Amino acid sequence: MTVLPIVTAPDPVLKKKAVKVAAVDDRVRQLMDDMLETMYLAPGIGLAAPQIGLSERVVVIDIGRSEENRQPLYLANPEILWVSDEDNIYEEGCLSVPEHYAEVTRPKAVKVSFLDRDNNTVEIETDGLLATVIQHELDHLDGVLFIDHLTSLKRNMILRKLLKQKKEAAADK
Ligand code: GNR
Ligand code: NI
Repeated sequence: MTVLPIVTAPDPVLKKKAVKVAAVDDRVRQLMDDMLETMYLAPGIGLAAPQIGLSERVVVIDIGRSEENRQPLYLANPEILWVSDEDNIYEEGCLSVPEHYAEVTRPKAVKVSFLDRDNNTVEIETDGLLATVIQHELDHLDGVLFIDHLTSLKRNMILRKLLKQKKEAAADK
């Protein structure tokens, strides 16, 4: 497995709509495994392919609390089939928006279908943190970041800071 560099905002690949994979074949399985290793190292609880610069509809998630309790989820071409009327508010972060956190309101529960690591179609209905992370990752596949759910004032403040950090890092080289 390989750890891949994570793309941070602002970057055009994070704004693009990702394309579906034809099927979960050996190439996509390898990608899923590399993404999972990258996510564990970061560390994060979800990662979408655009975050490693690849505009394809592939996601990995693991909300397990420790290394002993790993429960990886592999999702290709995920689709939301249903969302609850009831909302939930979570403090979200994103590996592509480092060191910024904000409360985001989303549906509390979702039903999704996707292709798993064996290319089988799976449906799950879930709520709580997993439902939030699934929606956060599906947003990435459509070029949407959690900061896009904030006011433009808050979003622009965060984007300006991230851009400044990038420019300073580039000048340091
Ligand atoms: O690691 C992550 N934590 C997190 C916390 C609350 C809501 C969503 C997330 S996903 C994030 C990793 C990430 O950037 N996935 O795209
Ligand atoms: Ni994210």
